[in-house]
Amino acid sequence: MVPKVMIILGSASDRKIAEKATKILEKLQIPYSLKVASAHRTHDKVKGLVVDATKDGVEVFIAIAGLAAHLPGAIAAYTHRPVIGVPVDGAIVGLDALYACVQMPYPIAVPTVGINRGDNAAILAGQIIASHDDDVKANISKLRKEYQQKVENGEKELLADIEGEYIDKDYLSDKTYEKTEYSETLDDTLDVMILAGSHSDSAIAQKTAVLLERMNVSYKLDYISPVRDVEAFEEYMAKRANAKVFIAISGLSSVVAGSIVALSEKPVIGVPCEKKLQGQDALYSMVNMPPGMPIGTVGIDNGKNAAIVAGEILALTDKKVEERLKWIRSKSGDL
Ligand code: C2R
Repeated sequence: MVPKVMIILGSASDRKIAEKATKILEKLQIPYSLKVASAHRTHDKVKGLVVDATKDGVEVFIAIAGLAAHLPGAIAAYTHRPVIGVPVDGAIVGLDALYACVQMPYPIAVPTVGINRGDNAAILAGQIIASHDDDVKANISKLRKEYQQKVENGEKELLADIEGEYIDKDYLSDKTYEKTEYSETLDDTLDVMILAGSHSDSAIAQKTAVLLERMNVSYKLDYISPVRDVEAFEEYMAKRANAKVFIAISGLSSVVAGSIVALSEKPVIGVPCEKKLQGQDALYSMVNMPPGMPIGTVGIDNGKNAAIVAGEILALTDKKVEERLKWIRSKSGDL
């Protein structure tokens, strides 16, 4: 049987990060293959593996590398399948590898997870596969409950440890807080939901939308902020629950991206926008999500690459999108 995921490490020294990914893929019961190959040291091996695996039907690649992490981009150059980048902290706290993964030029995209976050890469791969595999979808939901339980257990342990004269350990502790149920889920078969936090993100959002049009992907674009429209956002997300992929476009603190992940188990692609600090604030607040809650982040202002990633995900089950995606890639960024 052809594995669904191929993990490629730039070096066996990245093993600890790869093990975070393999642990999750085992839990999700997703068949995978594990290779060590370097775009610098063994270029032909990378090329051969990726070309063969793509032909065989491997669906998602996870590329793990530190330092000048060119491996994920090199893999993405040889395949139109999603390539998730995992930057490894080898020097300067992994920032070198983070930028090398995330700042890919259009139309070659590497949705990137946080530094050393092999676990989030595997979850994102699982979410992508779950869009057409109900068993994996069920396992993703199960895994999410484990992360929720971890929070509850953590609180119990913390309270058991802390002593104080003024602490009220029982306050609101008999209550359980559940997700609000909204009855009205729109049953349109939407491929991609683009959500931008503000109309000031519209230039990037429009570029994303135009490229989705070019791939014949159905999408909806809306502007809604989870902090300014706090009541409306949750209800809005419930209505759009059927979308296959979410694209979050946001500058500053990027709460919109994190809120989508909190409310949906679908793959979320994040586009950090430059508003302040050259977009670094938005980039870090998207890519550095905690374990269990990935945002596949693309380069600053690179809405077009978010559309490419969405196209790669949809192309797994849609031949027409696959053809359009390959055509766009063949134009080498001219469009
Ligand atoms: P060694 O420990 O083998 O010297 O590797 C590896 O991923 C590792 O994190 C040190 C670091 O170099 C990275 N590496 C790359 C590439 N090949 C190896 N970034 C590549 O092709 O991008």
